[in-house]
Amino acid sequence: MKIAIVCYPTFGGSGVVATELGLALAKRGHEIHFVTYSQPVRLDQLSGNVRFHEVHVPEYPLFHYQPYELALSSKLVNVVKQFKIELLHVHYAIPHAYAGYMAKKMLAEEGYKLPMVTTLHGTDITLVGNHPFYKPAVTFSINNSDVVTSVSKSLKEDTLKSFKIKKNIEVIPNFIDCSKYDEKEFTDCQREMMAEHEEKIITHISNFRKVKRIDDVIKVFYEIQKKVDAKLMMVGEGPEKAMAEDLVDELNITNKVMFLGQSHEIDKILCFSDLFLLPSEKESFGLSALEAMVNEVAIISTNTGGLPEVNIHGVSGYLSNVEDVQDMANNAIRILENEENLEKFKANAKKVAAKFDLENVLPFYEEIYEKALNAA
Ligand code: GMT
Repeated sequence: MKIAIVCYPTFGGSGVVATELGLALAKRGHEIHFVTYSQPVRLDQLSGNVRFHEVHVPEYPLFHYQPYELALSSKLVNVVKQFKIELLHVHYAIPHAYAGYMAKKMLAEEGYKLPMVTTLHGTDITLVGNHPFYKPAVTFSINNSDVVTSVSKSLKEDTLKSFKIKKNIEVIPNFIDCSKYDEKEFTDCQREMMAEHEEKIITHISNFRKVKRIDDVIKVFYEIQKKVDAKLMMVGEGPEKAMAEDLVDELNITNKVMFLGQSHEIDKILCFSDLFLLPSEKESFGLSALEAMVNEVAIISTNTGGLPEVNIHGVSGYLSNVEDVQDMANNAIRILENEENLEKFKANAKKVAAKFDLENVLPFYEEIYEKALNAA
């Protein structure tokens, strides 16, 4: 199948899922065309059947806001015609589903059929998409997609609660390619460079937005380090980073917290991590937690959104209410205090992650592509 994938090219989960999905589909013989404003960060293997088409938005002084969706929909029309694309898969509703719908309509005028699959990822529904300024457009573009998928049961429920949806929403969970981790021997797992032998390594990875409750990451760690020798690795960049650095200084734990910035080598950091903290206010799935789990890292998270579908309470880690810093800290200490307990949680985390193996999830996407082709 010739498939165009529209996504955000950034480190965010939706872009990562879209890119990994495209690469996996390409390995199965499909021809994949990524259409977005820059090369997706995880897209490192352009080849004959993986192409990238950059959307350019020319600056024009009259426009206070440059019209990205106009440029994207025009680019889609051109790519679809040039490469005889059979199906469009857009990740994140805003503005991708909207631009995709316009492309579909423009192409229909010229006799082309372009079935569109829209995958909802989280904040496009629970946060930004819910804003009254966007809601009518988001509702319209979901209802006018040929097939709609969401990355968790929880996100499906949130979508049905918040929007007037006439379409069936199929749940296809996010995935991880477990084979990469079976094959990989982390000979370069440089734990000793990061912490002393007896210190536990705790990690947080995100885009440091408000929704991630970065202050709670620091506060939970502050409680943990009172009882267990530990270091905290803060991975990522975003608006809450400066606040986090200030809080670390204020709590006088500067020598125990490392801010590593944005990293292309997440697995190298996770390979020496013991525990992953994800105290988010909202989280439709928690791909970063799944990436930690496949690396045998135990999870301390909130019980919001889709997190209970990924982090199994008492098995791969523990779940707490949003804001309950003390409960998260107690749970973390419970895991870390006892070496045997820690090893059990780490091994369990990997076992739970295996349920989300690419091999199990990919066929669902191929199935819905067939469905979309028949529906259009
Ligand atoms: O987590 C973020 O803020 C990034 C965001 C995105 O859209 O890139 O992530 C969302 O999609 C991911 C992939 O499906 C999910 O794993 C994240 O849970 C979800 N984020 C939120 O719901 C806050």
